[in-house]
Amino acid sequence: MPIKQIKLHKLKMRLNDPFTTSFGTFQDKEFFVTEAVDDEGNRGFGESVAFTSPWYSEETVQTNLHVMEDFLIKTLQENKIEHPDEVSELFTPIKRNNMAKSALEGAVWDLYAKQKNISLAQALGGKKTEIDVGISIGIQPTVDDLLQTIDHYVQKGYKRIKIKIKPGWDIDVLREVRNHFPDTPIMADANSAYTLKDIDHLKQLDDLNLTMIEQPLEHDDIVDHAKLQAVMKTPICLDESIHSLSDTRKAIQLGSCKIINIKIGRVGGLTEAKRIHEYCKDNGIPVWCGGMLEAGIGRAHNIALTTLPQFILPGDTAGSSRYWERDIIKPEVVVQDGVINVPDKPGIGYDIDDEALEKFAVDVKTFNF
Ligand code: OSB
Ligand code: MG
Repeated sequence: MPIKQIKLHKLKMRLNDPFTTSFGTFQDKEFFVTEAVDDEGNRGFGESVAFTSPWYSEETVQTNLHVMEDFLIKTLQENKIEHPDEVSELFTPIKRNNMAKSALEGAVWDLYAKQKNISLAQALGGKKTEIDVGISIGIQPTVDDLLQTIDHYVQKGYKRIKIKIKPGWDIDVLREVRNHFPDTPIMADANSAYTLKDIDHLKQLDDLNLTMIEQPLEHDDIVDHAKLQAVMKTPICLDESIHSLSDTRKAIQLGSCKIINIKIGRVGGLTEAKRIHEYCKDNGIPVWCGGMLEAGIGRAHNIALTTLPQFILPGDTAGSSRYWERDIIKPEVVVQDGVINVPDKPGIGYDIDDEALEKFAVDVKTFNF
């Protein structure tokens, strides 16, 4: 497939509201939009989910730039490809840096789908025409704020509410939430805030009928999670610990989790995400698509991936207006009654708002092939 140029747009956007997890608060977001261009005027887009600080994983916006311009883009310039599945193979000699890899691979996937005149969902083999979505709610100043925020999103029809927890903001808060919302599917995400010393504390979650507890223990662990899952009824879902199909297989064989959160950026791109999906499908493990506070291009990729059949649980793909006053795609992502209609136009299925791309850009770098 012909590629004549790659562009890296570095954007700076501000979230409507601060978002707080156990490891820190996000409000300003700096990230790369990747663009792959061909001779016919097709433009494929990807988005890096790395943050400015290495709190969620070791990658940052700055490491993305180094790895993309000094290694990954060179690899693409030196090798012709027929299909986007070949990109992850070409990138294999470069260890980890999955968000940088995924950002470029994503632009190539979108370009490929546009060249073939099919939707990205179709290019991936997805069949769903609508997807169910939930919402992730950050740590709030008070329990009342949390209850009000949950009520707002339950009213809007979101299919599952995820609540961020940390020591001091966990069991009691979730108990209140459960009392107010007895029938709402609720889950909690700890972003690695606990250790096995908290085993008795965490076991109290079993009384709250949670859909799952996401990443309670260390970001790089699958052994302790297996010990915890053995004594907990609540299903454990792994997020931070899963970077590949190989990690997925080991976690499932060890019994470290019963559910996998697939984030395209964390696993190095759509091809690896498809492989993990396939493995989980064959082994009866439900998966769902996580979010990284993406702008519209990243969300569009998440939507396309979620059309695959084993994405049986609602993802964290909330609508654009939840995050941004103005998104970088047109139309923006709209959630109605907890559902997103999957676009069927070629590629990611949303137009790029070039004016917005320019407005939010702080730097653009161009690489010719
Ligand atoms: O753990 O899923 C996570 C946001 C930033 C970093 C990590 C996570 C999150 C979210 C928000 O939960 C997901 C979203 O709404 O995009
Ligand atoms: Mg998470």
